[in-house]
Order: sequence, then structure tokens, then C-alpha cells
Amino acid sequence: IFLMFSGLFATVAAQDKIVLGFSQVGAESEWRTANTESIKNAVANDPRIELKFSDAQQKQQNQIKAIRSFIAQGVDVISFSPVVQTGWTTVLEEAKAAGIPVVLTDRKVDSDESLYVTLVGSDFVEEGRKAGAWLAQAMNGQANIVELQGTVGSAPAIDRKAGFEQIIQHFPNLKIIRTQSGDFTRSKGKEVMESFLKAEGENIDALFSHNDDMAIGAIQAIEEYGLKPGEDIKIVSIDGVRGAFEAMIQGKLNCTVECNPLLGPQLVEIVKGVVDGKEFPKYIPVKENIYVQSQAKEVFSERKY
Ligand code: GZL
Repeated sequence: IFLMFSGLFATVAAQDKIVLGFSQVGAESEWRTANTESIKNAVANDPRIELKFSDAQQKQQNQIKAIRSFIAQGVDVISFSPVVQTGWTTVLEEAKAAGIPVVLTDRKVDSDESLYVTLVGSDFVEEGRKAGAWLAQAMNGQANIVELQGTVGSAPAIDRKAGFEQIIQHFPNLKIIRTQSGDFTRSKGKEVMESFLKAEGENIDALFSHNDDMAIGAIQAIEEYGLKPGEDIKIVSIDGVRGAFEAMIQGKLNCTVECNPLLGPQLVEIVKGVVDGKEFPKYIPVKENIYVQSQAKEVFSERKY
């Protein structure tokens, strides 16, 4: 009887196993590495799910290759954070034709929503609005602003810019005088900020950075130029990573809008739900806050990423 039941259990367990193929953007920022860690930890803590993980090094063709490989391997569910918004319809149609459900995390795609089950991620327009509102009040509606944009064509870069401009358009004396992509990395953020300083120097009153990593790079550039980041140039950025809290505690960053990377547990529940035939809304938002310098010390110890 024991052998019979153990065989039965093994069969059920085998049927129950879920193979998840995940294609990650890359490892370009503290946010991204925290996001990867959250997903890997959540899967490791769930006996039902086996993870096949791929890092695309911020190249769309690598993500498409990984998704095609997951289809060829016949995984049960495919999930990915799309590095840019466009160019996914063909490969998503291939996944649909193969009968493999797709769950988007973090960033949206332009493809028809019938090609994926749901997107779990942040509202980037709202993040941009929060950054714009904070800067408008911090600068009393008057500032020459330089902007470090995220990866060209990515949902966070497009939407954070849109949200920020929705707010500052109401303040005629809040002007974006320079804007360029720093591709979400510290090194590129520093390089672009150096070019802004060369062109505009003391004419710059504030920096809006689409993520903390580029802001941290810009802080280095501002100091090397001989100005005080957080004082001579006020800085608002997005993510809420450890480096941002350290910079706020040092008085070099003024505000960070939280963008929660800890999507792993939600993703695991969605993946199991999809396999078990549950219905999902097309968009599942994650909850997030905004933090300023005065809160940095007290909040820092509670931060999870
Ligand atoms: C936002 C995420 C962005 C982060 C960056 O959800 O897509 O990508 O803001 C990361 O730090 O590189």
C-alpha cells in the first residue's frame, strides 16, 4: 500500500511541478539586482516551481532568443520584464501558438493584451508625477532642470517623463533645459551629467533622474565639477534603492520616489494561479511611497533593497 501511495504521490507531484522560464532585462542597476533576487528567492521557497533564468544584458534580441528557447523547451509559463516597449508581438504570438501563457513583470509592452495574461508592476506615470510635484514645491515653481532619462524606448523612461511633464507644465518657470538618456546606469548617468555641466554649469538648478543609479553617477559628476549636489543642484530620482538612502543621509540627494522591485512573491502566486486556471486583471499594480532627506535616517534600517 505504501509503494502504491508513494507512486501516486510522485505522479501527482510530477504533474503539479511548474517550469517557469524567466527573461530578465539585465543587471544594470541596484533596482534590477534586487528584482532578480526577489524572483529567485520566491521561486526557491516554492517546491512547485522550477526556474529557468536568463539575463539579457539589456538587449531585446537576447530576450527574444531566451523566450524562443523557453518555447522550444516546452516550459509551462513564460515571464519577462521587457527591456523596451515595442517589438514583442511576433514572439508573443509564437508563445500563444505553443499554448504557453506569458506573465509580464515590471514594464509593459505595446502588443495586444490578448498576448499576455497580466502585467505586475509599477505605475511609472504616477512615479513621474510624484517626482514633478516634489520638485515644484522644493523649487517654489522656479528652476532650470536637467533630466537623465532611462533606457530609450523603455516603459519607465517614457512614462516617468510623461508623468513629470504633466506636473511641471503648470509651472512656466520650471524648465527642462537639457534631457538625455543615461540608460539607467551609474556610469552613463555620470557621463551625461558631465556633458550637462559643461554646457550649462551654474545655470542648472535641479536634476530629475529616472533612477537612483544615474543620480548617484550624476552626484559624482557634480562634485568633480566643484558644486554641492543636494544644495547647489537639488536632485529628485526614482527607485528608492540603498544607494539613494545613503546619498540622502549624506545630504547629496533630496528625494527618491519608491519603485518596488520586490515582485517575486506576487509573480510566484500569479504563475501558480495561471496553471491552476485562475483569472487575472490585465494589470496588477505594486504599492510604493516617496522618501525625502529628513526621513532617510529613520527609514534606512527598514529598507529591504
Ligand atoms: C522600473 C525598472 C527600472 C528601474 C531601473 O520598474 O524597470 O529599470 O527604475 C531599472 O533602475 O534599471
